This record gives sequence, structure tokens and C-alpha cells, in this order.
Amino acid sequence: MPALRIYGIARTRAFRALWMAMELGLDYEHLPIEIGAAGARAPEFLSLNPNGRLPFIDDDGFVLFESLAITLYLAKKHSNGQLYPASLEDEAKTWQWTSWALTEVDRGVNIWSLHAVRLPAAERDAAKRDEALRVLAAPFKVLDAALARQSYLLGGDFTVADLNVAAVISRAIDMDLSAVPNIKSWLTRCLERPAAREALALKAKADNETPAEVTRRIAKINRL
Ligand SMILES: N[C@@H](CCC(=O)N[C@@H](CS)C(=O)NCC(=O)O)C(=O)O
Repeated sequence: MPALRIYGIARTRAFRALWMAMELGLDYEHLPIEIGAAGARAPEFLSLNPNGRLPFIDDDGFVLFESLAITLYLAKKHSNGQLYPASLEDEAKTWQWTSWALTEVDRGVNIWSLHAVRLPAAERDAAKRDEALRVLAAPFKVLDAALARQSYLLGGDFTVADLNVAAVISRAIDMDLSAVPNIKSWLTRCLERPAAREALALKAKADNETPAEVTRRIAKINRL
């Protein structure tokens, strides 16, 4: 039995942890539990993640929640100097881009994808979708400018910094990104990596199998 267990259906932010585990070639068990009372908020799972949210991992008894803390932990544990940077400065830049992704763009991309793609067409709110695009415009310009200078966020190589930002904005691949061409080419490059394709296939399958009432619940619970 693998020591590492990743909890959360791949439609959720568990996609981020799954992508990292696949990049690292780890042996792991995926437990695709759902959100809500029958899943993450059931007592047996609340005892592991009291937030009642997904994802979380159990790595041989070490339990961790927050999707991007999980990717950073796995990368540092298994790939120091490659996917996880070796220098203090590159590590700090990784934290910078990780915090940036969570605070500047995570919510906006989620709102956009719900109201542009995931909710049934008749239930999409164009005002929310357009407001999300307005909120994303400034941070996307920042990311686009950073990627004009180099192929990846820390330089010439793909690292956990790229994985974290690309995973957070992965649903933006369906947006019109013509105003930010460096993001478009970088995001395409990141999402075409074999591990990303494998994780995206799991996510697409889960998306396709998600009933509309669950998508509605996601929008309601998270006020999106
Ligand atoms: N900051 C957390 C957010 C976790 C989160 O909101 N997960 C969503 C799924 S993507 C969830 O579990 N929502 C259901 C709920 O809150 O009950 C992370 O990145 O892990």
C-alpha cells in the first residue's frame, strides 16, 4: 500500500496535488472523495482536515491541507534542486508566486470558469464573468511581463513555482488570452507536460461526470 494518500476528486484543487505527484513519479493512492456531507465534511475526513475542504494528503501519517502547501511539500521532499529550487532566492520567488496565485488570481479564475463554462448556460451570470475578467486583467499583465523575460517563472526550467501558478489558472486556458500572449504560450507549455496531461485527463473526466446540482452547490458554498 503506498505511503502517500491524496484525498479529493480531481475536479477540485486536488488536481494540483495530483499533477505534482505525477511530475515526481510518486507511488500514491488517490481517494477521489467529493465535497460536502458525504465526502470531505463526513466525520472520518473532518478528523484529517477540520476545514472540511479538498484536497488534503496523508503521507505516512503526516497530514497536510492547502493544495499549494501540498505541492511545495512534495516537491521539496522528493525533488530538491530540480522541481524545488536550491537557492534561498529562488525558494523565496517560489513562495512569492505561490502566494500571488492564491491571493491575486485563484478566485477570479474560478468565478470566470463557473460563469463561462461550468454552470449550465442558462444559469451563468454574465456580470460576474465580466467582473472576474476585469479583476484578472491587472495581475495577468504582471504575469505576462514576467514571462516576457524568461521561459519559466524562475528562469529556464519548469519548477514548482510554474506548477503552482499554472495549476491555479489552468481553467484560464479556455479564456481569450490574446492580450497576454506570454501567458498563453507558457500555460500551454506547462499544461502539455506529460504529467499535466495525465492529471488534466482525470480532471476532465471528473468535470464531465459532475452533475449540474454539484456545480451549483460549489458556486453557492464558495459564494462564486
Ligand atoms: N485554499 C484551499 C481551498 C480549498 C477549497 O476551497 N476546496 C474546495 C474544492 S476545490 C472545497 O473543498 N469546497 C467545498 C467546501 O468548501 O465545502 C486550498 O487551496 O486547498
